[in-house]
Amino acid sequence: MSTQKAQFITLEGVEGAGKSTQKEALCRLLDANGIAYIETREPGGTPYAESIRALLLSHADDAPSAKTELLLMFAARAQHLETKILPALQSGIWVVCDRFTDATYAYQGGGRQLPVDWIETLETLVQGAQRPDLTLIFDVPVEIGLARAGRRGALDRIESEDIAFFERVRAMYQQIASRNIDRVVTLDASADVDTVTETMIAFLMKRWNLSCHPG
Ligand code: T5A
Repeated sequence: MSTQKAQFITLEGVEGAGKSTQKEALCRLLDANGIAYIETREPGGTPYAESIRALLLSHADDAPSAKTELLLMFAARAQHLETKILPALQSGIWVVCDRFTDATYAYQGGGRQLPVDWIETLETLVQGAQRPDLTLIFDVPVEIGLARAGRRGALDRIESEDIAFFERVRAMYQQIASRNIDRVVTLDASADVDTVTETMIAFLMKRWNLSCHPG
């Protein structure tokens, strides 16, 4: 059982980087070490925020403008943070979240090229000083990630953007990593699943001083 404060962990990367796959391995590590946690995701994570997710990802005839998309991401985040993430952390439960505000910097800032200071303003409004304790960025060449995502089935509205969009997303994640070296760790996600998992587990066991490998 860990005695450190409940950790807020986020997983990030371009489409098909393997976040969801590696989130399961991370959760097995927490299980093996008797750490209480919740798994969640953005956009979404609560019934209300999942409704906003459906709006954001569906192929509607009147697609949201970039500014509407940005505001909806933060609307969903406000609900998610206030009703799920913060209550969990305050009661000592770790939070493992598939995407968070770095995705807004990468997709709406990098991909859509909205001004970064708009995102900073909304981040402060919605989160105050709350930031993840640890962010894992799964870095993979865009073509590899999109090919993996495509094998999974039909692409949603954002996944249907062009290669240049995702190259800007990836570049923004790389900038985020270089500017937040205490919080952000980049893992090479172009290797096979087991290799990525083993690298991640070794890093996390050391970082959190855990003794039980998930096996
Ligand atoms: N978004 C989100 C914004 O624009 N702004 C925001 O603020 C936020 C929060 C939804 C979308 O919303 C956007 C970004 C997204 O476009 P999402 O639900 O996280 O975000 O959706 P995706 O990123 O599309 O999630 P994916 O499921 O596509 O990607 P994952 O989770 O990175 O990949 P995963 O694990 O599902 O793997 C995909 C496939 O690849 C295989 C898996 O088995 C699976 O089939 N795979 C591998 N294959 C070979 N080698 C490996 N190492 C592999 N790892 C996984």
